[in-house]
Amino acid sequence: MPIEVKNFINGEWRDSASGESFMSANPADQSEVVGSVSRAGTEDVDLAVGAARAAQKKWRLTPAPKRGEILFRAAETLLRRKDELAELMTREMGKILPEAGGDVQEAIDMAYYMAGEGRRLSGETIPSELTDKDCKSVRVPIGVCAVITPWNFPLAIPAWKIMPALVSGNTVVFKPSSYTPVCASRLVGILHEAGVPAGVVNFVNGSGEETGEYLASHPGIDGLSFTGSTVVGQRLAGICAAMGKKVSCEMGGKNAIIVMDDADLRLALEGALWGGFGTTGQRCTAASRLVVHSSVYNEFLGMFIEAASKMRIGNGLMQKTDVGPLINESQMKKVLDYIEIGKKEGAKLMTGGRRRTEGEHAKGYYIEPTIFSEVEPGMRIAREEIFGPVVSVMKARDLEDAIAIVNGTEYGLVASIYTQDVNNSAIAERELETGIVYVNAPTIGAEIQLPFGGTKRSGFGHEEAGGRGGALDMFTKWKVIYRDFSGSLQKAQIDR
Ligand code: UN1
Repeated sequence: MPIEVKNFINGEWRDSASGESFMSANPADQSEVVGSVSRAGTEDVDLAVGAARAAQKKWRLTPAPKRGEILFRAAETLLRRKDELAELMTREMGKILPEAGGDVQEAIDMAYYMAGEGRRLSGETIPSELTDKDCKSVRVPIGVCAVITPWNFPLAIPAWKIMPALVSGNTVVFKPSSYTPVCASRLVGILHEAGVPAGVVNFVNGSGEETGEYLASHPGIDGLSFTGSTVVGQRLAGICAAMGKKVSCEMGGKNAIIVMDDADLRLALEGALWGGFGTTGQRCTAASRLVVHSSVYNEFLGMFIEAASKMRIGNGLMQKTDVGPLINESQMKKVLDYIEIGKKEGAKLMTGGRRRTEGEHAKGYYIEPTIFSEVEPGMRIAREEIFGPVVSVMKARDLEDAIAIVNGTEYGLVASIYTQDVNNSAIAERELETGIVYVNAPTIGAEIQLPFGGTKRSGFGHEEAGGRGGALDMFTKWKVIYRDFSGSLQKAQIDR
């Protein structure tokens, strides 16, 4: 039986006004309907925003440590239910069980971290130019925040956004991807049980084009935190900018791993496999480009092809599976189209490239781990985000050449270098034009206690982390207070 998912408005699970619903299916087995979901229309979104506005008045005055304690209780529940949530996630979006566990763990980590931030939401006091005058800055919430999230990290990404929004005193209207509503509803339920008051977190389901866009452009919304494609992010950011709303967008990536001639190739191989094909390449942080020093190019390419062709494709619930299905048919078609584009552009298909439809595979959207060699930086498969298990391998003469290739796209989320040379590492850290750089580790695996975000068309604003440039900067504004207690007209402002 499908799990019934309703919208959650003002502390109650409610059917949508229209009574319409949609289905969420298992990408490993399309015959399994995981959720039957109430589709929110404009009326439901209006109610959700209204509830969030009303609840904001009280929530912002709830002491931040108390807000944090509620998140702590949510963290405890997430931890207790980790296995069950991971299994549900694998059924709803296909990633293999250990990766789903990692996703839940990011949500747990984020909840604990932000629980602590409730006791650290500090501002600054600073000496005044004048006698008998105080100056201080305090963090205040933005107000009502829209949170729009993708399907590839069904719990982690919502947690990156909702936890800091709440601890900062904002109320939230949350619209998850229409491919992962069941996982999202679990998070909402856990927050509610942990003691988040009615109206503080509201939950609406529907497509990005309709529900998402209506929500982002709603006059009752003060800020938007979005993760998804660059096209949609830029569009929503434009709408929000015109309305004076604060926005943070995490968008696409065309991340690369550099393998230098002095690299430990064993480590680099593991990084390339995990970075390229982990989550079936459906991460904004996926390593879809591999830039290899010419003197180890042939050797490394051979190792990479051999290992990739041995990866086991299948249902993510099976212990032996390395690579799960793609999320849906359109995503699968897009990836297959890119494979054709790569062939036409003259890149060499070395392994994979096919949809698997034999036996169990017929039920889902499976594409083999695919490697192209002889890729030139100008080709579309080297520049555009594919979001699937396809890696483009390029050759570099030296470090400078490798860095120029990596920096030569419109994206700038993550880059990685495998090298044993401390100078190569230092140069790469400084010169790579990405928000995140890894040394001797793949492009995936960012931790929640540091800011997460990209440069160029990968996004603006940062997620995760607390006080130092991370999510709290998105979800709070500074309020500056000057208090003059001299009791006299201090002219020093004008004549000092
Ligand atoms: C994403 O793909 O949208 O660093 C986020 C990582 C994960 C987050 C990925 N912690 O790969």
